[in-house]
Amino acid sequence: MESLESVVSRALAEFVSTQDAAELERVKAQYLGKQGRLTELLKGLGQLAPEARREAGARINEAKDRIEAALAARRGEIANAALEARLAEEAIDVTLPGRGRGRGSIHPIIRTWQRIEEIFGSIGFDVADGPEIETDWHNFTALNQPEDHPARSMHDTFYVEGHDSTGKPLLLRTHTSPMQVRYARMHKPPIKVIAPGRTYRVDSDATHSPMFHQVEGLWIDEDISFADLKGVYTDFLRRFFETDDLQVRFRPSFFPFTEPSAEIDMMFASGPLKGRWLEISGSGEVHPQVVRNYGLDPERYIGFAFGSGLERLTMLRYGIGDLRLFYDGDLRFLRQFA
Ligand code: 2NL
Repeated sequence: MESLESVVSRALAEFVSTQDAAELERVKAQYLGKQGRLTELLKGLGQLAPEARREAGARINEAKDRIEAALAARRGEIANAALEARLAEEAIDVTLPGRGRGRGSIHPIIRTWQRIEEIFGSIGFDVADGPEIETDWHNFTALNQPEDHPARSMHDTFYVEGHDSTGKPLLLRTHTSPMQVRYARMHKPPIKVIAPGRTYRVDSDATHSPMFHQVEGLWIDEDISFADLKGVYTDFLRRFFETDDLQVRFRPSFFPFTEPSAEIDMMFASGPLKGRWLEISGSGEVHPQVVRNYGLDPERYIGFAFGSGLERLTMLRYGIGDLRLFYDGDLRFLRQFA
């Protein structure tokens, strides 16, 4: 029979040559498992006389302790090596420079918005702000829109959950006028303000987006006329398009909130759009009922209002042909405005 000493030294040598935990456990089974060499030796003890059995048993147990100690040591070495390998593989070089986020740019519509605030600010207009979710009164009634006006229908206006204090459903503002109504009710004349912002209508095709932008202007005092409107708006257009070579004309129109009302058309004297009248804005003298809804006496106060689309102004200024480019988020388009 193989000597105990050689079994122990062979086990120790085999443990040391194993490379991973699974291999180590297989080798362990060959010595300490149910049919392992040491186990077989222990089974053989039964054939010995009691004296010899005690002595041999003690030696085998001592051999078993040495093998188990070597096994535990090798287990630790293998676990450490595995940890070291993983740490090396997953090492992070914290000194590497970051990838960065890249620089964004101002959206062309917002550029137009900023320019408009700058230009009107320089001629004394304040800037109004207000909620995008509005009451029926601020969006329609205050602006003299009849109760049965088609703009109030569900086909044209987005109604949202919730009701105002009179029980009427809330809605997404269909124009920026409610901001001017709120502003006019909080300030004393002269009222000289623009209201730029997002607006919403149930409309979606090549030339209409359900969300779009408007800027409205309002100047109310004791004697503000169409002549003031023509002067202010012509000055605005010249500065916005950076040319004095443009003409402005008023064309009679109708809006419930102004009387009389006019479309403002413009024509460039040069450039790609030269010689074509372009519709650019709605306008008019504020309707007496609307002045009353500001909380003012229409016998004393009068003035003009206008409403222009920021998308249209932006398309004309940069020569953009398709409205949808504004909302696609295509960086090839947006980067041109960086
Ligand atoms: C359009 C028409 C217009 C106004 C907007 C206005 C606002 C108040 C009172 C009176 Cl608070 N009027 N805004 C007036 C005339 C025309 O816009 O279709 N624009 C694109």
